[in-house]
This record gives sequence, C-alpha cells and structure tokens, in this order.
Amino acid sequence: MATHLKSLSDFTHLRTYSAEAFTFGIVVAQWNAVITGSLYDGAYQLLLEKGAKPDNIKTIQVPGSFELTSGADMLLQDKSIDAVICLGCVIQGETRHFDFICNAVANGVTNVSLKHNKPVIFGVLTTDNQQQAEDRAGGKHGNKGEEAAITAIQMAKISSDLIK
Ligand code: DLZ
Repeated sequence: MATHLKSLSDFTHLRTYSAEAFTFGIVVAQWNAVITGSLYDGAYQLLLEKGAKPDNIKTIQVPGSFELTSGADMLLQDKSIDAVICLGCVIQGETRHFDFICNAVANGVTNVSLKHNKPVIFGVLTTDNQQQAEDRAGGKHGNKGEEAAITAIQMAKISSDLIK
C-alpha cells in the first residue's frame, strides 16, 4: 500500500498551503473525549504550524457528533470564518445509533457547507472499536485531526481564489 494511504498525517503526496490569511472554526464533540481531544490537538497544532494565528482559530465544544452540524452552522454565522473543521468519534456499539449518527453528521456537514458556501470538513472517526479510534487519533495511523486541518487550509485557499 502507498505510504500516504497508511498514515493520515503523511501529506507528502499533497501540495500544502499557508494558513496565515485564514480564520478557522473548530467544532469538537465531547463524546469519546480522549479521542476527540487528540484530534483537536492535532488539528490546532497543524493550523499553527501552517501559519494560522491563535486569535483566528475559534473553537466550540458540542455534546456529541450528532451536534457537530449545528455547531458548524452557528460558527458560520460569523462571516469572518473561512472554513470549519468538525471533529468527532463515533464507535460502533450494540445498537443502530452508529449508522444514524454517522449518516446524520455526514449529510449535515455537506448541507451546512452548501448553505453557507464555505468549506466544512468531516473530521469524524467512524470506527468498529476503541483501538481503531486510538490508532487514528495520534496512533499508528497518524491523526485525522491533522488531516482535517490540511483539508481545511486547502479548501479555504481554493475558496478564496475562486470567490472574490
Ligand atoms: C448517544 C451517542 C452514542 C450512543 N454514541 C456516540 C458516539 O459514539 N460518538 C458521539 O460522538 N456521540 C455519541 N452519542 C451522542 C450523540 O452524538 C448525540 O450527542 C446525542 O444523541 C444527543 O443528540
């Protein structure tokens, strides 16, 4: 398998951009807080490394991944925000909540992005178990928070280039 398909934090196959000119919103779900905290740290540090100013990163916490969409919608009432990163972790359980939450947040993120005409990034782990989540939140497969931040920067750049 190509290296970049093994690690969520290997961006060598991507062209990356400066984040200096942009303002970001981050919405973090509190369910599975240890995992989402690691995703947040990865996303936040990556934005700083790429030149974002701390004052230009606005963070809110929501109860669970289901609420990520409404959190993104609230953040985007602030017209200065160029892109929103949604961070959550949904772990398969015994009931069907997994499918409902994953489908709702995937559709919700798409819809809120189209509603505001701004990038809204899906940084949500949808795993079978805790170990798979840990592997993708700073473990052996990298950190999906970093991947979400790189995606947000690239989409903010595309948006600013195209929409004057
Ligand atoms: C209820 C619930 C369950 C069972 N599992 C998760 C989960 O694995 N990850 C997550 O982010 N949130 C979970 N939630 C909470 C829902 O996202 C939501 O907060 C509640 O259903 C209230 O709307």
